[in-house]
Amino acid sequence: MVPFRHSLIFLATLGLLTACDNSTNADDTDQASAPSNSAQAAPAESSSSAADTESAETTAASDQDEAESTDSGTPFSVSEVTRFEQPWAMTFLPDGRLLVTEMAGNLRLHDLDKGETGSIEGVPDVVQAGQGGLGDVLVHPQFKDNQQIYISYVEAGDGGSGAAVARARLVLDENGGGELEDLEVIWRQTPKVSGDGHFSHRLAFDDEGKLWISSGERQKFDPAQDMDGNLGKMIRLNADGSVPDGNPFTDQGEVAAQVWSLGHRNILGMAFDADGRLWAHEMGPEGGDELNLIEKGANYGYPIVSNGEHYDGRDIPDHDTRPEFEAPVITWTPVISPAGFIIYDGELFPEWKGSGFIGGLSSNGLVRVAFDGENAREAERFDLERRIREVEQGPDGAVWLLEDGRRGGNGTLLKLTPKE
Ligand SMILES: [Ca+2]
Ligand SMILES: [Ca+2]
Repeated sequence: MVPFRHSLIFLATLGLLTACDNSTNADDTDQASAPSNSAQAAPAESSSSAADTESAETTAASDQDEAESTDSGTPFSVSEVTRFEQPWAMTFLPDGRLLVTEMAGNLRLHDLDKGETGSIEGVPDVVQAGQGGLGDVLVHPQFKDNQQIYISYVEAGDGGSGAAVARARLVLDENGGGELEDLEVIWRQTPKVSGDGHFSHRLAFDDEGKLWISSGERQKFDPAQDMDGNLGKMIRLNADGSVPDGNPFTDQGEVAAQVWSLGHRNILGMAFDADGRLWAHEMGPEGGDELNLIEKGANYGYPIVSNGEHYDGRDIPDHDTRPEFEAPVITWTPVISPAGFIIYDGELFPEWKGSGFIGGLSSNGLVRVAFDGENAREAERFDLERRIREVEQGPDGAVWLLEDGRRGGNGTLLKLTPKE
């Protein structure tokens, strides 16, 4: 019996590895199958045991079949507003209209009052491949005065492809659309490399008007530790793309001068809390998703340490073996596949003020994070039975989500409001 059992385990392991490899290449889910509904309902602390994972994978299908309606047991109602084609990110304009990026390179303007979607012309040619395409969209903090918006996207060039960030003036027309004028590329990933994963290219402004860009390691591992390039880094720039005073590595060269922190893998969400701290989540490899507090000059250790392992089964030493690297404040195994992130400060859900909300791709829902200064913990998890790609807070305090448009997702725009 023993050899037979061993070969079964071996085959099962092979199957798992194959599945993981496929998902790595296919999507920035980048991780194995979703945890089960029962795992999601369990407290965060207990959801990482091996037993939970295994039962999760065997029961996931039947759980899905018997799932209750989407908003049962949640403190909010979910309404489907409209759909987009492979949406990636969104942001609200001061007038309440919504800018949405679609990966193929379309920038959409959705009027929530009229229920109509228009197009913004003038987006540069984007390379849509794998996880790449048109990425994030953001308005300048003084948008009302300067009409500046920022987009990130993937471009081709010597060596392969890489993310770029451009700013432009958004000129709106009378017909629910508009165009980008005076577009200027202000930042690029260096170097461009082969492959189509881990661009990250999330954007955020802080209270001082500095522009923050997450730059993924492009599934190339070591560049996250290489200060001759800006892959696997958190970038801090002036709004015009120049290097601001106060960055930690200005003595190490032109590219290093952009860098605020290093050793990152694939950051698809970042947000500032009310005290100005920057929090960013990142997808781990096989296991080990992270929420990090971003500190000036810190090294987050990838690919030298991770609480996950390589997809081919090779070990990556855990964070606690190398205390010189900054450890995550939260780590998730089984993974949630985090994408999109807000820290809520609205009025519509008063009990959520100060909470973080992280979208989940493989985890099919929304994770609420409670903060206590420099500490954080998973407080709650809402199963939405959809891969959540993006999270945003609306002007009236509603929470808005974009469902992923791939792997069976419908690209639906969802609005969460308190239950009556
Ligand atoms: Ca957004
Ligand atoms: Ca590890």
